[in-house]
Amino acid sequence: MADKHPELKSAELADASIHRGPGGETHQVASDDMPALTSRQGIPISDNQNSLKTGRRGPTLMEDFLFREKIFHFDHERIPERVVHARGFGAHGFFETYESLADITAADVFQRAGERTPAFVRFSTVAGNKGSSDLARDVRGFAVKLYTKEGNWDIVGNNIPVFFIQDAIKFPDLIHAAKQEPDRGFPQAQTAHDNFWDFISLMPESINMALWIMSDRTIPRSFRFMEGFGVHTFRLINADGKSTYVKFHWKPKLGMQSVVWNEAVKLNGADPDFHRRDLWDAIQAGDYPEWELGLQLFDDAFADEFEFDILDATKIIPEERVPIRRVGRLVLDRTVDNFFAETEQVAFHTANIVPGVDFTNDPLLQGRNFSYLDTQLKRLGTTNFTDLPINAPKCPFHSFTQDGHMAFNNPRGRVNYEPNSWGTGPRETPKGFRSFAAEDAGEKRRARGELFADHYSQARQFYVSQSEIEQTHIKDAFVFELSKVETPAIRARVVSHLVNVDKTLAQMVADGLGIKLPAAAEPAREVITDLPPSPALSIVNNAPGSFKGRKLGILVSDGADAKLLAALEAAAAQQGAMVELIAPKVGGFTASDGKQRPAKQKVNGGPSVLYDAVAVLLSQEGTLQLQQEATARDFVADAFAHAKFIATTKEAAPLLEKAGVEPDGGVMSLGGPKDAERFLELCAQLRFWEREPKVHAV
Ligand code: HDD
Repeated sequence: MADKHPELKSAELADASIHRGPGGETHQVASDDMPALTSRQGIPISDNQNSLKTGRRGPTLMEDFLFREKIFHFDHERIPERVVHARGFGAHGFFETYESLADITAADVFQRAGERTPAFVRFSTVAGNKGSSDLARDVRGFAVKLYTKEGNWDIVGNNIPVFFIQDAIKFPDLIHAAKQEPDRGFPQAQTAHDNFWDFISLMPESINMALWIMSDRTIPRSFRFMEGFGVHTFRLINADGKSTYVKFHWKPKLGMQSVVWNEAVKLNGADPDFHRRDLWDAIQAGDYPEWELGLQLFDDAFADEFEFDILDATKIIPEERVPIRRVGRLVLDRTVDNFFAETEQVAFHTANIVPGVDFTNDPLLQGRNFSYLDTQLKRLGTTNFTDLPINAPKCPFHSFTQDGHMAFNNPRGRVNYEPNSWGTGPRETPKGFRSFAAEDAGEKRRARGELFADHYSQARQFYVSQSEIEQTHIKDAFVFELSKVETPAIRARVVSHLVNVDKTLAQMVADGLGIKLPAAAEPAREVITDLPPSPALSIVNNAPGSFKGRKLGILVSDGADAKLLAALEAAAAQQGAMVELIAPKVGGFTASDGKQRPAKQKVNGGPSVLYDAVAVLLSQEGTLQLQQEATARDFVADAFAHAKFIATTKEAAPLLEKAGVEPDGGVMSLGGPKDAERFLELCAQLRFWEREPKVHAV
């Protein structure tokens, strides 16, 4: 067995004895408590600095098997990135069942109240490559693997409950159009280009999703503050074989929250790993993110009376029509040990379901059930990827599959088929998976259900369910994206669909683009229904009213008021929020009590986009110095432009003035430590939205 690499026990540098080689190179030689470096064959290595040569200055020898092994392995380190959802971040945790659901499903995971099932979750962006930025405007993947006692169950979902297309046969077209254009290889991780909007405008079934992706849902504040959805209608089957339709929802305990677009643009530069770091930091700090699993359960009678087809993945069932029953919680409490082994090699598959769960005929789901297994083979290179620790079930498993590349989990003995006479098993079991005996018959056709053709009613419902602030964001996002589209006819075609969604929205987008309002696109189905708003669809109207899990950034300098600082830190801790200090030098600053404190960020590396609210605690000298520093002026100017709450001291006020900040209800002057709690209470509103219309004139 290969030893794990020794872990550094503290932030202290490892104290290995250092020797200099003849060329001046550094040799760190193993001591008694440190293992020797070896090749992959276990051969101890004496020199990891020099390749084998003829003479000191001669050519490198082919004979150097240690060099060859090292470079050979390095050359093959990368595996193909996922064709979609390439950029992701995973964490371990558990799912806890609240109550037995035995009346609805035989799924083992739902049988016993309080039972915990190990889980692994991978969040992702869809379109960007592995090295793209976290704050791309994009759908987020929300893939959950539950290692149940009756096998692995994957809910491979997104943070948006609807999808672009209704039939999986369109998936390659959708993804080709969304990803970088094939001739030029850009833009990546962006939908703001001609090919994407060309496709959308020619596929009216995607218009509902277009409204969702232009909303703030596609620029989440972090993975911790977003919802997840299984999207399709699935079935739950109980022990008597009775089927109940189900839609899966993940509801974040911290509430939903998004950033604003200008902030996302800047975050991509300031910290392209903003979402990864956020999840990593929260889990490392013991602030474990949590989601509740919600089920929308319904029967055939509802499916028949519902005005849309429950097999159509471009439609939701509003929570107000079928309430969500919360049946358990998902807690992420452990970061990965090795990114490649876990986050990169994890393989999710919609067809990984367990007894008690089943599919429906949703044509998108049916196609996905082919795609995932197929893509894993390409990406992980062998059918045996299921034996990797991250993918293997945690319950006993016995199958007669065998051999293949990298078969390292090999059964013993003579029996590799069944039935057999050897009496050792494994054998079929009456508890095994059984498909629900749905009756399906019909002509063989390339067609879809008639109700699939209403492309606009739910898009309108989504729009009218938003707060005014969010409606403005949707309009702004359309204008931004279509302004990047170079072909005027494509811009107009998109707007022609918006006319069917909401005339005012279409008019505002047309105005924003500086074009005339086009005629409405011809709907595939004449009837467009005015559905009642679904209040659950707004993020802003459902704000949690809490600063818990958020981050306060405090700009400090030498002489910063120590009492005020302590009061802000205490008030933030009381709310369950984190604090980061930003100073002119990362080594630290001396507060007014004469004590030296380290900073987390130097001012040009800690812009205010990294924080949910900011406080400026500068001494008079600090203010004089930072008034001259562009990044300090940006710190407050951006916080102001992004509608954040800002606390300031009298001494720091000139910096705000120089940055063009005009004090309003979201800017609080701290008179003394007693004001800290009041400021944090203000922060619980998350943003001072009233300011937004005043800072955006275009
Ligand atoms: Fe997919 C990955 C979610 C439609 C084909 N998909 C992938 C991942 C998520 C989703 C979260 C990343 C899993 C991970 O973290 O490893 N996909 C969705 C949702 C969809 C959807 C919610 C619609 C409701 N996908 C979809 C269709 C197809 C695919 C219609 C093909 C017919 N998806 C794939 C894939 C990927 C994938 C090519 C790429 C990497 C992987 O599977 O493992 O098979």
